[in-house]
Amino acid sequence: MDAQSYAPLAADSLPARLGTIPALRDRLGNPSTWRAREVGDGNLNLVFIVEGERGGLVAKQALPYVRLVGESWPLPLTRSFFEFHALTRQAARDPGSVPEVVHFDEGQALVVMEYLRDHVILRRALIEGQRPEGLGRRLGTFCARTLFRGSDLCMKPADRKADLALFAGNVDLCAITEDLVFTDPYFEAPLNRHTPALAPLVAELRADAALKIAAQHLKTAFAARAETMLHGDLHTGSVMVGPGSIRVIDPEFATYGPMGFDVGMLMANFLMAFCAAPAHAGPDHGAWILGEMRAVWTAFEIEFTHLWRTERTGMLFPPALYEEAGQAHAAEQARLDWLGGVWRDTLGFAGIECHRRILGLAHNADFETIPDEALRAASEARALALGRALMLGQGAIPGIDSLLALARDIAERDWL
Ligand code: SR1
Ligand code: MG
Repeated sequence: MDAQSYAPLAADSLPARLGTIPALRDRLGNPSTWRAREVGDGNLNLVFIVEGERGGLVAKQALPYVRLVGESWPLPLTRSFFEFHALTRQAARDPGSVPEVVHFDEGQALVVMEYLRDHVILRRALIEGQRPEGLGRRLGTFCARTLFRGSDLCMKPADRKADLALFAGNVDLCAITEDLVFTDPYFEAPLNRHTPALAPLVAELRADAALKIAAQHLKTAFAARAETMLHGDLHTGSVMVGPGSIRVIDPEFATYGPMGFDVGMLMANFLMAFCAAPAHAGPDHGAWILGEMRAVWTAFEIEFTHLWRTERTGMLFPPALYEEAGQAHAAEQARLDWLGGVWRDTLGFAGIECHRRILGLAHNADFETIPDEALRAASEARALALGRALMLGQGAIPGIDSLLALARDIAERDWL
């Protein structure tokens, strides 16, 4: 394909346009047998499942605009380049955690990857009451491996700086996060929307000066603390679950930022699934979700600790200063300090993610699929209250058990 002539794929033209690519013919067979269907239900891109005589693949292509909004919001095709580079790094840092990339075409903004047959989006699975085995443990481990191994705790400085420079180019996707996550929820931004019954709560949040200061401190951390390569959009719509398999997808928002951003986004989306659970699979399922949140954080701590002790090969906290100087205990103290910082960041980012998914442009199916508007508003109100408590009360939530107790307490009360 001519790299200069980007054109969006269509299901009927896809076999002819991609059928000359050897890697795809190897995996799918003769292009005359290929059948493509567009299945994208995300906010940004085209996604095709292509099946042929030998197997299936997924073709994900960026559009030059935000799909959710339309051509009035242009968006560079380069997000596909960042997704490809993030996927290759995540595959190396946590093998088996992401779909295998089979083909990348920068000019067509196209990543062709493994088709995760029999998998569903985690958000949908949680709404239906599914309980994927080992979910929290797998995701906590993914966070620890990708976040530790993408940082100056592990990487050689030149490699890490090269990656920092590479992902610094993901300007427009970062701008989406900077606006939609950190700013828009707290004023009447044009694309915002919320369930009407929430109006009094929304007014209260937008009048809360301390909350707006906290939001901008979190934005500062996101924009200025380039600790590691983040997935950048790690919500339950960016995870697929299948029989005995859990995969993380869609890292097109990848950028360097604080570790707690990814962990916080993930925790927030579990918290929102918890708040919505009584309207879907029931409160027992909510209790299971909280248990998986404990598993996320526990697995994160365990794996991070293992990596801290065995792979601290970057420039930060060099073993020469600690273990090799007979002061292993100081390295342990530094590890605990680091984890404490990640925890506090996690709480703050989780809080803001709860707010933006209810007050901003991009909402969650967890709430959107509750048809009874009063019930939806009540569920969302709990998540709003949780979000505020997390953003303002980080110091009063010392660990995962306090967070889960807070979630249970808030869920027992009416906030409207
Ligand atoms: C305009 S894009 C809206 C949201 O969709 C993506 O999944 C990100 O979460 C982004 O904030
Ligand atoms: Mg996405």
